[in-house]
Amino acid sequence: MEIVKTKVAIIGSGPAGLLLGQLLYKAGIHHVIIEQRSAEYVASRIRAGILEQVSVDLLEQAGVDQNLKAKGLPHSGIEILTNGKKHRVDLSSLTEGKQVTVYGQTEVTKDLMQAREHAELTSFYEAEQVQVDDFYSKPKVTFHYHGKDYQIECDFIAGCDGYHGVCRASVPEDKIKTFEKVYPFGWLGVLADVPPVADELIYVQSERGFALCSMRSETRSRYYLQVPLTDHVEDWSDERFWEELKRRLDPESREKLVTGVSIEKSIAPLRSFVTEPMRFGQLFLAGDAAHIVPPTGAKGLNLAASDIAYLSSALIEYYHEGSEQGINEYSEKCLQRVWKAERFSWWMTHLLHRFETESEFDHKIKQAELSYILTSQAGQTTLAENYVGLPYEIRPLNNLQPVG
Ligand code: FAS
Ligand code: PHB
Repeated sequence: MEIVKTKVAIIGSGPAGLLLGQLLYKAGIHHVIIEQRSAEYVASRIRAGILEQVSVDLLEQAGVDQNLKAKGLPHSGIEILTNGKKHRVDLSSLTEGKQVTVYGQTEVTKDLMQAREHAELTSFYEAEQVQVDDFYSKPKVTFHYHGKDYQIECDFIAGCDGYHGVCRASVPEDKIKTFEKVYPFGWLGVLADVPPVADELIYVQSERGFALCSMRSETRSRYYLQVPLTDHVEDWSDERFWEELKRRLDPESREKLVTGVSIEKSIAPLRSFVTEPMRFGQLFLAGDAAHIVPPTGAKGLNLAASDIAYLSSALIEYYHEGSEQGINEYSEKCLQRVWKAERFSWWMTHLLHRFETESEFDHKIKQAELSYILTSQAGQTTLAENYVGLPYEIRPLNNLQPVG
């Protein structure tokens, strides 16, 4: 058994784990990452595409914003298409100049992995049988790696291992409560090397169902269609996808749409999910390990970033200032922001998707709500301030010199 001692063991090398690792490294706090998949697999995953301003600021603080600043597309507005008519929501004018940045999660992951490799930090990729134990006393992580058994002895474990990870699953049932809502449809996503149909994102509410026109760059587009949960990706040829997207678009966008061969095509289920609390002794859950949102509000990746803002600040405060205040406040502070993002994501999903079970009255009420939101300054402001991202509530750290 190979024994490795460290301060923080991070389980999972997705955006949450990698970003935490980078922020701890910058603060001189020794840590390791344990990841079950290969580095190639992690770097190849195609998921989110929108970064809140606070997420961009955090990536800048982590020192990994070079590509983001060079290739990210700042967006000051989004379009909402309903009843065949587009309405622009001017995010920046409604939020004192805030904006979002279009920059793929894949790129964020690669930037963080590159920084980690450059700093020669320890990551155990393709770790097997990962287990977390004794996190209410002296935390341990055990796993099998390159033919040897390992045991990590640490002060804290960061459970950044996503929705299907081992960390949340290791918490005793009587110590944890979860809240869940599963939506009766999925998102069929296509990535294609074709120019975007518009300069900004178009969220489509149509009688045939929701659609989203997004992008990764000026030459690569990302499109989504609401599809029944019974659909399989094999049911959707590229041609069928493009024809259905056109049916949901307005005439101008339909005319402008450039179609092409999909380089990625997949169906993701939609769910809302929250774990309470997010801390269990010396084990902290962060990102998808603790919560899931339907992607309609573009909050998944951004919530992972905000959890890491709170957790990195708490751990730096502990090691640099000897204070446990941040650690003790972690769960409550994260959950305040998580639930607001859950509400916004549920609300956007409810407003823009077609629910087969909704009555005609419910449908009319939803149309009236959307019409009010799009024609009222107050309505558009509430959409805008949630979409660009609510502020973090983090105490400034006094002493950044590492101690102990
Ligand atoms: P991740 O799931 O990204 O990373 C967890 C890591 O832990 C993975 O690398 C996994 O291999 C590893 N792991 C799991 N179990 C382990 C174990 N036992 N031991 C060691 N490692 C383990 N969000 C948006 O904002 N917009 C979107 O459009 C969007 N689309 C999405 C599409 C899909 C198909 C999915 C699944 C998610 C999507 N999301 C989207 C949400 C997504 O971006 C997540 O919020 C984001 O990946 C969260 O990052 P992490 O918390 O790091 O979790
Ligand atoms: C994406 O580009 O993948 C994307 C953008 C906005 C969303 C969801 C996904 O709300």
